[in-house]
Amino acid sequence: VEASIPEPQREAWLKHQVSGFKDKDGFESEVVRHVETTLARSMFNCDESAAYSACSLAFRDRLILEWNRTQQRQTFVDSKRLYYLSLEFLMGRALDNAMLNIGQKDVAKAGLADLGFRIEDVIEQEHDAALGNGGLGRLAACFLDSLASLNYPAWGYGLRYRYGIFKQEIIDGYQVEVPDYWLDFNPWEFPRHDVTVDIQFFGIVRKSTNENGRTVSHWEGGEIVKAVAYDVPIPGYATPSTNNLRLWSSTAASGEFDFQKFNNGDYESSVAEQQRAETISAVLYPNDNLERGKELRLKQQYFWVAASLYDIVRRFKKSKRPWREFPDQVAIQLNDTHPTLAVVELQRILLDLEGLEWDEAWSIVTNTFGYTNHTVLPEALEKWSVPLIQHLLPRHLQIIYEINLYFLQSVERKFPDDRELLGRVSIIEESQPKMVRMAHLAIVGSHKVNGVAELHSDLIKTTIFKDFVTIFGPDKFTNVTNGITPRRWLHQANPRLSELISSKTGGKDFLTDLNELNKVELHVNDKAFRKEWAAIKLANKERLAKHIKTSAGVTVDPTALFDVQVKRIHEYKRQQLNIFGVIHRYLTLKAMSPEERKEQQPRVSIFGGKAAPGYWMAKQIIHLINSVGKVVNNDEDIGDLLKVVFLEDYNVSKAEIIIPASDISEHISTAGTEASGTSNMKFVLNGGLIIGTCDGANIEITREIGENNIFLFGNLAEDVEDLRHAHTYGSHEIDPDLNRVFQEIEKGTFGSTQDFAALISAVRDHGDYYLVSDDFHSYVETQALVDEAYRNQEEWITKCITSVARMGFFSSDRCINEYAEGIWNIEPLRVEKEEGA
Ligand code: 73E
Repeated sequence: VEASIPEPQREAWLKHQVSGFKDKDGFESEVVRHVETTLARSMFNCDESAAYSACSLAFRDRLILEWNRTQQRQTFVDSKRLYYLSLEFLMGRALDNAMLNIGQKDVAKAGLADLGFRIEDVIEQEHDAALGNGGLGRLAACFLDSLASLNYPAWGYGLRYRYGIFKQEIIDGYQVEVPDYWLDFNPWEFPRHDVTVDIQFFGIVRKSTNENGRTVSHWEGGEIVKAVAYDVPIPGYATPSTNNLRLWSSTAASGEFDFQKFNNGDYESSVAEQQRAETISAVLYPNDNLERGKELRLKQQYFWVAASLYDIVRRFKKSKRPWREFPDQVAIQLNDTHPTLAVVELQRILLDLEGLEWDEAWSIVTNTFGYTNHTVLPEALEKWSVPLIQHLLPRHLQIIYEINLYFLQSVERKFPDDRELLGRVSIIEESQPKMVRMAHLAIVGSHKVNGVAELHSDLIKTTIFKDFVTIFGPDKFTNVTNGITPRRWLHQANPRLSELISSKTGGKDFLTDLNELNKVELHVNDKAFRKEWAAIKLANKERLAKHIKTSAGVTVDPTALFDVQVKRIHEYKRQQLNIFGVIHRYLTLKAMSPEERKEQQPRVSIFGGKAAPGYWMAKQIIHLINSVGKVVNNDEDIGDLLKVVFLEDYNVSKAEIIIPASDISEHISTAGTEASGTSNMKFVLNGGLIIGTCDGANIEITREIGENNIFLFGNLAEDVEDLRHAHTYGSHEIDPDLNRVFQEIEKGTFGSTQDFAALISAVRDHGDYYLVSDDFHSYVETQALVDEAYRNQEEWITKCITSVARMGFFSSDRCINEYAEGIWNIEPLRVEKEEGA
């Protein structure tokens, strides 16, 4: 049905077009209107939560017009669009970001004050949108910010989980998971009950022959689940461009709610079917860098991928272009292998539904997709069992086998008689049961494959994807080093530092061109500037100290060295190395005389991060950190010389408080295991230094800021394999200092020795896979260098300022421009601001 208003009536529409508030007065009037009408409350019962709701709605109204205009303009110009497919978007809070990106925070601040509210308290009311686990999900969120800010026509596609990442509580030192129901009130999403897609599962494949004698496949039967679109506007910074994030929610298909049963009084089972359908988008899997092959996860993946592709294809077909132009109009980026079924689904659409020949369809598919790899950890590489796919997606399995057949045939033509090569690169692993290797499928189905930092991109080319470089040549593989958005991670999280920097970068807004930061280096010796710099860091530390007091009940001295490690808890990230180092420090302090102790640098060791609920070792690490804190924090010999804090429920909004307050942060993964890391960039950008291994983006950070401004330690990636081999086959000597730490734990100094036995034996008895002992000495020595450097505050501040000045490279704007040019082939499309708005 044509829903467009005829020409003669359009004038009336244009005359009444809403544009949202224009000034402080308009803002206040909108807030009051929303409180009194949308929320049906009044000045007599408007608490901070109601003020947040009304304020968000006022801002949302402002976004809508530009959002519509952006979409209309993109459709009108019919330019190529990027679609970013990600199972995770770790957005955090939206209100503060919207205020800053559209440049109306001052207006809101003054307006809210007039109405009796402090803007900070109002912002605090918002629940984080936590649809992600860690770095991969947050990267997707930074990318959306940059895509909109750079005026690229781009959409995100994801799942609208009813429950995001769980809330972490610490009870008696242990992690306890609590569900995160975040949708109670969410003004940032627009349900599109008219935008739905029926998604099929199970069923059978029937073959028929068409009039041209070609075999045609029909996927029939099974069950249908309905996907409903929810749209989230993504405002760009300092531009009217407002992009769209479309999240799919699952519900029973209209025909599926069984009215027969309902009328027969079998009410419960008809509701149960509805619930079964809703289960698909109910919960985010809480695993970071781990795949467990659960059927529901595969259902999520197909549900999301099929709905998104249907939507993309529907949009393309409106343009009436021939199919071969699809890759000129559409770029799809696979954020890790989670959306790899999209490759198969597009081939199925073109082949079975649109009637294209295999080769033409396949060339369209491969020219459309790009694949980003985020990890080399074997336990994170996705594999799905063939019987499971056969059951759930019978037609897709056939297509996967066909893709594999043609691929292996082409390999055989190029490398005849290399049967082992065929076995290694096959999309099907010949195990019991057989498995589909999703990374192989993603590589074969894409025109570009990229890693996320230089070392990582080199590693995938020389290790896990080596054979594919031989087959496709090196040009298919490339690097795009990750980046972060300076809008959220500097301007929003650290407004005073952002303001100080902009007072020195002058004319051009450094938030739109982060390379402007280098002008700051000219002021490194400016006394007033340095003084203000130090005052800002202290104020940020005081703010964190307050948070530590209220959330963990520990009093810390804001002038102590704040040492921070916040990220998912994982053995490869080595929080165990950190806490063993803390115990070593504690023992060293205990062995000193009171006079000697006075010479020592006071330090606060701050940890934060969630463990996957089923990751027992990670949970033991959390328990050990809390147990050590309990002893150290109450030891009168130690006092303020050492405090150990575990901050519960680390998330995006907590990161915005923690990161600006750090003096030194820890990025200490076993070399070759952390693909990039992105918090390392956030910490340095906020004037903190890093202690880290030669891993992931630490290496490029060192290249940019200079090796005098970073504390590197530990073995190199190229030596890891040999060291592991030596542990397994040779004798394995544990570092003597580390052994003393182990003995102290085993004495019961930190309570229940049983719980911590596994952490010790992983190092001592089970091959020390993550090289904790090999790196321990170098780690402790380097921490001593950190203490020494910190005592010279003048030099320390010089290092911090110099480092910030050289961080321009790590903007996600640079990163997105590289993708746009090297992989997506898309151009910015600037939308001019609405007159008067
Ligand atoms: O090094 C980080 C990287 O900075 C890497 O571990 C992370 O991605 C970040 C962004 O590139 C990552 N997450 C996952 N794999 N790599 C992952 C895997 C399975 C499920 C959820 C997340």
